[in-house]
Amino acid sequence: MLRKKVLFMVFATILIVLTGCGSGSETSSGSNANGAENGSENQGEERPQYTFRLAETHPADYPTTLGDKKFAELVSERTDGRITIEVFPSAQLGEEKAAIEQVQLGSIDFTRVSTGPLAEFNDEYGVFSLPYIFDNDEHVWNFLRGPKGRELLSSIESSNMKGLAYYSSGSRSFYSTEPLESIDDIEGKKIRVIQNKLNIDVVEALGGNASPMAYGEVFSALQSGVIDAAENNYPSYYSSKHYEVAPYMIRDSHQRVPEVLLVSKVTWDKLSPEDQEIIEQAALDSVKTQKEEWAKYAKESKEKVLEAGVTITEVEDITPWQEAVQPVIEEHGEKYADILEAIDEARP
Ligand code: GTR
Repeated sequence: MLRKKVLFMVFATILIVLTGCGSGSETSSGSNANGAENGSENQGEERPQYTFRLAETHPADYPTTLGDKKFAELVSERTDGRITIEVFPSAQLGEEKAAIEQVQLGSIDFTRVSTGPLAEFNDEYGVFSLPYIFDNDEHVWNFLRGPKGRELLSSIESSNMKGLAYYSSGSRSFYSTEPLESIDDIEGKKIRVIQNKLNIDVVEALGGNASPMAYGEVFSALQSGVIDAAENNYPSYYSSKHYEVAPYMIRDSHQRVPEVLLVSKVTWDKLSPEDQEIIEQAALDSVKTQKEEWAKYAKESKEKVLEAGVTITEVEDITPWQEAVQPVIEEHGEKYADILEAIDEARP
């Protein structure tokens, strides 16, 4: 009996060693969700394999998510499947602020976020939250593609993240549970803003009360009356269903805050220069897809909200809005003087 027991234990031990189970050793052939190498370091010629995670706040069919997926597909193709990037849509890995924090730490490898919340992590990005500084999308892209736009993308390296590419995001306008016909209707309204200090100043200069809040909480806050209004572009207004509870929109286009694809510096520093180049190029190449999808979705989402009976007021004269936010530009403009100059020069 005892002999049998000893034999069994020896056999079990051999099994554990062979399969590498239960020891926490690095012999596992599976991929690590945090992008750790798959233990192929010592296998001669073989190059490391990785599985990375990308956090996305929007649902699977949203244009930014389709951009992320294109990015992942290109990386996989160009590395013959050695590098897999798993896209987690619908804020499965957390709301944007939390996702950015995790990217800083390296516990999430990539994220696609708005430059709005990013301003709290790198001051320079605050410039995009300054109101009415861009005339249209062409103006935004002229700037982003120019030297200052590129420089801004890499400026994020100081906060342990690296910008890979910008994505389109249209322009943001206010919408409310109550009619919004002019700037006077902003007065006294409790308005949700992206969590960044500059947004508070913008809304307060327009007469509203700013309420910084995570994106995922906005629908129920509008529905329950915790807030009266929010602001966003057509695609987000539609896909988040905010239009169902806040069916009055006024198109003042106060901000054009680009989206950005980020990689953690922790992840970046693990990669060989060749892999870094593949990833950087794939991100830039995915922009085309994201922009095409954006154009389609922006048109469809405007149609869909109109069909649903939303009232959209176009602002005919933007001057009173611009005048109201002048103190914000004066207060923060100086710090961004050189960037604002480049934005001015990029005017088409
Ligand atoms: C959207 C943007 C999201 C998120 C959201 C928000 O336009 O694409 O990344 O920032 O706005 O208002 O929080």
